[in-house]
Amino acid sequence: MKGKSGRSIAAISDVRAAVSRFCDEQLSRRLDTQPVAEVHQKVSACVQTVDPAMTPYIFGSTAVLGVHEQGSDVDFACLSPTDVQDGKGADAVSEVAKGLQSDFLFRLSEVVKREHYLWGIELVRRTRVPVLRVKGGLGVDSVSFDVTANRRNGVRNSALLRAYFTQCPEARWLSMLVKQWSKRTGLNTSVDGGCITSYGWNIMVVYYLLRRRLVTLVPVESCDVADIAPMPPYMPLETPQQGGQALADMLMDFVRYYLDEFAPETEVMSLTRAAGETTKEMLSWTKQAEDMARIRGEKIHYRWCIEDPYEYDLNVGRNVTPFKLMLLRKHLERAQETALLLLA
Ligand code: UPU
Ligand code: MG
Repeated sequence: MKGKSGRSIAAISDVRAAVSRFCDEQLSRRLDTQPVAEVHQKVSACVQTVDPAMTPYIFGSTAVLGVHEQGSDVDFACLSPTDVQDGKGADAVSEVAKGLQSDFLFRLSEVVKREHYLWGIELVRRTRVPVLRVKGGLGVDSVSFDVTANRRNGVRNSALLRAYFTQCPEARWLSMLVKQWSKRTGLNTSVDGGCITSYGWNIMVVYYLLRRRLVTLVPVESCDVADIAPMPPYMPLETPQQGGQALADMLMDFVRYYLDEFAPETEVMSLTRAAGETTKEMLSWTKQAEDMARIRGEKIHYRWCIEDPYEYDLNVGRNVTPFKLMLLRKHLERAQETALLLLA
């Protein structure tokens, strides 16, 4: 079949069959969050030794999707009682604050080393967010996790995405399909040369859902850490309705939206204002700003703009260079023929 622009488009019956195979395959795996609860306990014990006032909160994919996909890492933010009480507060960005966060993570790394001497540990201080990266255990019992300190934004943005994904039964499936595709195409930063994080892809999914009015706007201020549980409840996934028809339609429409409707020259994917209302102009994400802006020496691009809902003036799509944008378009065109490679 040919689309408006003359490109080949996969037949929707094939897409539905492939989508339904994908879902069955996911559902045949373990998706409950018990393994995460076990890591949470181990990390809590170590945190307790370093500072009994600090509580490790789980965020990232476990919180966003409400399931644990085997092999995906777990994210922890260790928060103080003040961080939690002031659960809508902005995260500190000063070098002093980052230094204090690193100190805590260093002390935590010493305890983790002592308690779990086989786990691999790396403290990454020089990034925008200091993080302790841990690879623990071997084989089926292996766990990898990232720990940050005194940062609420990850907890809040995960709760925000979760609040969207629970509004529409197909949303979590779409997120999982898009994540898998972004990794296979090399567009996901978890792959060498990738340019958009899974977090960025999730914002893109939500922005698409908002644009299509499949979900309603969740005010970003409504996410308050004081109301969020340290361990997010498990939300079992269900087989999509009508043999995956609605999901198949949504998947193809997602690709069409980003290929033919979204206007990267002017528009910003944003969850802060009503969908479609945020422009590059408004945020001063212009060519001139691009020529000036650097984060730790790295150039910031404003070619594919995804506004972070909680960070000030941060483009989650900043690593999309003009060349990567061209690749993104090529992969989207190919996704239209192959239903995100499900038919490739
Ligand atoms: O908020 C962000 N902004 C980003 O640019 C990237 C990630 N995140 C949050 O971390 C978001 O909530 C996402 O679901 C979660 C997990 O991302 P992941 O698995 O890449 O792990 C991150 C790790 C390596 O980049 O450092 C997080 O554990 C941590 N990180 C943050 O907590 C990184 C950037 C950041 N916040 O802003
Ligand atoms: Mg992580």
